[in-house]
Amino acid sequence: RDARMRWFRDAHFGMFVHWGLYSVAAGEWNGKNYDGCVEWLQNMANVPAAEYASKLTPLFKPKKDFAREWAKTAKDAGCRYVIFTSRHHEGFALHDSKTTTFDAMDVTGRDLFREIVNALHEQGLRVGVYFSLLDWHQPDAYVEHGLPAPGGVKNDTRDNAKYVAYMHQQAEEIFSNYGPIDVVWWDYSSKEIQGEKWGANALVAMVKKHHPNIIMNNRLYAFDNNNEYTRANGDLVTPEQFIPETGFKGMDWESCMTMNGTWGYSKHNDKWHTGQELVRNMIDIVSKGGNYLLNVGPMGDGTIPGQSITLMHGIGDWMRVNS
Ligand code: FUL
Repeated sequence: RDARMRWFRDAHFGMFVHWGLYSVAAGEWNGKNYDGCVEWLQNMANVPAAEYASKLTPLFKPKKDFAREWAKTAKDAGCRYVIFTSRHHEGFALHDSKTTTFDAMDVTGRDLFREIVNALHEQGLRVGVYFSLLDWHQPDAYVEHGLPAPGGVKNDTRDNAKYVAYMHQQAEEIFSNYGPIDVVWWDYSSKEIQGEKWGANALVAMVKKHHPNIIMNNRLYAFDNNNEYTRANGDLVTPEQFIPETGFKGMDWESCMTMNGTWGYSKHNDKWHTGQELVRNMIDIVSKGGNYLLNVGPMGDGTIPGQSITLMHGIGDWMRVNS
């Protein structure tokens, strides 16, 4: 385990990327602005899955070379790895999937997952895949997360096992077709839906078969009552938007944090942290033995917002002088 974790422990700093159809919506639905974590827009605005897909997919037009910009931004800031949302809770897949037409290849004619992985490898960055266990597009997926049932299907008529098989198939496409992948970041579980409800044993065995040295976070399993992800079911503990007082003794951990309170892009959010705050967070985390996973939320076309670029540059400047 120590050998497997070595690069991660030395890395200290990674870039998180939240990008999907919610990036096109940018925090607005039918003329109404939503605050908070706007990658949750479908849920916040209670949008049926079919309407969500039909409104947003025609507007999803990634620019050429967006992935190279991401990779360069991360590299210049001093990140050693990037973890990106290969699919978030909305269920839209960035890879070319045979399981659905709700994927990048069917919508844009491009395998965006491959573009991203290739660009990261070109810059010598380690690659992490964020993979949502939830799926608001699939009528058979669990709904025990306060979600609207897409198409009005009641939960008790759902074939959860069918969904789990579908989800495993998508995961296997990702972990078998795209070369080396260094981290898998499952998201997420609750007390009720966790572990074997997701078919965890088979899922983990499949991933490890393809990537024996992969590092896995702990969110295939439940978090504790304080809503903090402190269980070490996995290689990695994942405090979200906070820095533990004294770190996590004897465990590897990574604090993921936003620059402005939302993971997905919002066009009206302006609650940006200062560069000084971000650097202090990094020092605080690294001094306690953790990694800092700092998020950017690109716009629909893949462009990272100017404020985020400026903040990443600032960290890069600081790194060049101090580390
Ligand atoms: C959470 C998700 O629900 C948020 O949207 C975000 O992806 C965060 C990092 O993890 O569980």
